[in-house]
Amino acid sequence: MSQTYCNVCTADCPASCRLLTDVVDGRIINIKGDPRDPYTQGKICAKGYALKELVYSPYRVLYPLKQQRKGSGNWQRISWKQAFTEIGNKLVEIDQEYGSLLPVSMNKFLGTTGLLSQSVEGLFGSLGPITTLLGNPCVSAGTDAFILNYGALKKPLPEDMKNSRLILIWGANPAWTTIHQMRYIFGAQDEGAMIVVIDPIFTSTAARSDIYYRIRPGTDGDLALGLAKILVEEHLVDHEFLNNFTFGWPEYRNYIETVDLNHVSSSTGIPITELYELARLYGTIKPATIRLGPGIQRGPSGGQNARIIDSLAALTGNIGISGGNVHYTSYEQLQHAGKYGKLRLPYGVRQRLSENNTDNRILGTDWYTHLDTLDPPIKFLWVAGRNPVAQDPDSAQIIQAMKTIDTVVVADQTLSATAQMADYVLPVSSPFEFEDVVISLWHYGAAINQQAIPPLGESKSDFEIMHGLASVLHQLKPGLSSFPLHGDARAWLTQEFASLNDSLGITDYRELAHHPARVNLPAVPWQDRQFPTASGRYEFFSHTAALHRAPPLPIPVDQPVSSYSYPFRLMVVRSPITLNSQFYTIDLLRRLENAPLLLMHPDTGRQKNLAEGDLAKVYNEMGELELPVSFSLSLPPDIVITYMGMEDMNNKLINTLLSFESTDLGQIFSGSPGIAYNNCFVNLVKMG
Ligand SMILES: Nc1nc2c(c(=O)[nH]1)N[C@H]1C(S)=C(S)[C@@H](COP(=O)(O)OP(=O)(O)OC[C@H]3O[C@@H](n4cnc5c(=O)[nH]c(N)nc54)[C@H](O)[C@@H]3O)O[C@H]1N2
Ligand SMILES: Nc1nc2c(c(=O)[nH]1)N[C@H]1C(S)=C(S)[C@@H](COP(=O)(O)OP(=O)(O)OC[C@H]3O[C@@H](n4cnc5c(=O)[nH]c(N)nc54)[C@H](O)[C@@H]3O)O[C@H]1N2
Ligand code: SF4
Ligand SMILES: [Mo]
Repeated sequence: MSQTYCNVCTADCPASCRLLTDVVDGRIINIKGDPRDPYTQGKICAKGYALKELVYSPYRVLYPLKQQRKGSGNWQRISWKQAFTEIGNKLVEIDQEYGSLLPVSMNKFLGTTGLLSQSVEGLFGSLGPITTLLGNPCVSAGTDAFILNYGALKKPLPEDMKNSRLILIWGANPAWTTIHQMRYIFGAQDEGAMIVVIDPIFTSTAARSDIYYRIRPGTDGDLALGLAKILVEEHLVDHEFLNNFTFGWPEYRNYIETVDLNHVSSSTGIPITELYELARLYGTIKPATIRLGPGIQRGPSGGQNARIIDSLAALTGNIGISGGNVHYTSYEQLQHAGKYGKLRLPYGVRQRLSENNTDNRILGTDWYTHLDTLDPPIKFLWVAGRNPVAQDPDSAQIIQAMKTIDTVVVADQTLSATAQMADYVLPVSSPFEFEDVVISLWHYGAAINQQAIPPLGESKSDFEIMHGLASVLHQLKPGLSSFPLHGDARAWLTQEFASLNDSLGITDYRELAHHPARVNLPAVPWQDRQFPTASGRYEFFSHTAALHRAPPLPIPVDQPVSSYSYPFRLMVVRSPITLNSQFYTIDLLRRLENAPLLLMHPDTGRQKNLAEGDLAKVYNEMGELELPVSFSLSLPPDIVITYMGMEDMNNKLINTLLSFESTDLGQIFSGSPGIAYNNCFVNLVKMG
């Protein structure tokens, strides 16, 4: 007899699709979208359909493993008892040797969006002063930009895009990365809205747009300043909004006057006539909205560029109105959440410190670049929901960093690139194997993961692992951790939802199996035009920025350019069949896309004597990769792209070619700058 369970995809994807899982005799036979989901309306992506393969993947780790030497591949199966006892003893020994747990650190992000997985932060936060890694790899530069401009990070509900007459999709590729959003974009288009895409690459989203502008990567700030200049010149600004609700407009206007459109055109690669065309569209069609993608903040000027793009909405009064605003990201949905929801704020948010321990030692997103200077050193690292070896810049350096740390524990479902550098790998259950809840960071829908099948092998959820470790620590050294030992997952979730239920219109989180619920937030932010900045207004000029040694006005930071030795920019873009480093091994998906590939313009191929299908060596000072060439007219000749989560022909990680470079902003809200991933230049040569 088949039984159906309610589930939700826990990948770090804005959609957080609700799923229906059919189970026969304890085995999943089918996973499909839940038609009751108001945002997705029952549609899921190819990865969603492949979740069953992910659950039963031969690559899953099902037992605790211990590696003889990091990277040796010499694994030994051990019991949970042995794993917990040995790991617990390491922590006790560190405490004895150093008189504190400062040599202990934890690296966690959104590999799973499940709420209970945030108990990992709970346990490590309970250990007293440790070394905390602040900053996140994803949205920090843009987050700072929003907080400087508006005082808080808010966004409209995604469905509000339907009410827009003009949608600027600026540095995002929703057709691949936020697929359901296309329904609302097409809905607006059907009603006569114009869709504009600004991207260095002619993406699948661009292919469905009305106008596409190809921009040179990282020059979005210049473009937005050029547009601002034309808006002022042509009297297309909203004086009522500027006079009543903004701060620093005179200073910003003076700055805008100095902008040279010839410079804007040569920097962005967009002809002056097209600058006028775009400015006139944005200045005359209302309401106009901008989908500001994280793509624009993966360069050295990412934060300031986001501030300048925001300022276009302020200039034209497109703030606080339906169909207007800027869609970026938000954590508002967690404002009423209990302890664990708060911890779920993107890992590394500064506020966490006051909730946990102010004596923590703080390292930033570049933590692995200066381990040898630390006193006390890092002796212990716990990694969960994170794959830094594959996803952070300079994979070789992270591997080295892992080797210098005495004990590395990775909790994961697979032997990820990072897990391969661990001393202990702890098997984590898939979301179908334990009860949990996810709240979407994009549409704020809350959805339950019912336990559909028993845990595979000896796998456990992160929450159970934390409980197990806390119990052992209690036996080994009572008081070392204050993590509560009582209460099962149900009790913890109930406690968590006590403060969220009202906003969701439920009385118990298990009701989420019966009907969808959403955190109750306004569809349109800033309707009251009350901005929680120092001036109480939208700030073009920010004293807070100056306090953090950033330019008070939104002014772009200089960009590095390609060199004679490395003339091509390598951009690692997202693929529809991978989710960051996940899903890469799933055959069903690999049949859809013939990875790995290096995409380039045919002119680039001709210049480098490369034909379709040839093997190219892609190299720079960081290393080299071998990738089969494929031609595409979708990208300019000075950019080559490859897909995230893929490896080259020798199983080398793509991020090997990236050196660590910071973005300009990120430190104010998340405590550390973001990462300038797209600042990577390479050369190419045909393999012999
Ligand atoms: N299928 C799939 N979906 C995903 C993910 C995935 O890995 N796979 N990852 C999830 C995560 S973690 C995130 S953060 C989101 C990201 O979602 P997106 O923002 O849509 O994805 P990105 O690949 O970061 O970049 C989007 C676009 O920005 C463009 N871009 C790059 N640099 C610049 C620039 O300087 N200026 C401009 N104007 N455009 C630029 C790229 O060409 C790309 O088309 O997607 C989420 N969804
Ligand atoms: N070159 C380049 N690199 C980038 C980017 C880029 O644009 N270009 N984008 C960056 C961005 S936006 C992001 S968000 C990061 C993402 O980087 P990460 O967060 O490191 O990557 P993920 O692949 O999403 O997830 C990490 C791991 O979580 C594991 N996992 C899944 N479920 C669970 C669970 O329940 N418990 C535990 N313990 N583990 C689980 C997965 O198996 C996976 O190995 O990558 C960044 N890296
Ligand atoms: S990866 Fe995203 S779109 Fe695909 S099923 Fe999961 S949440 Fe839905
Ligand atoms: Mo991300």
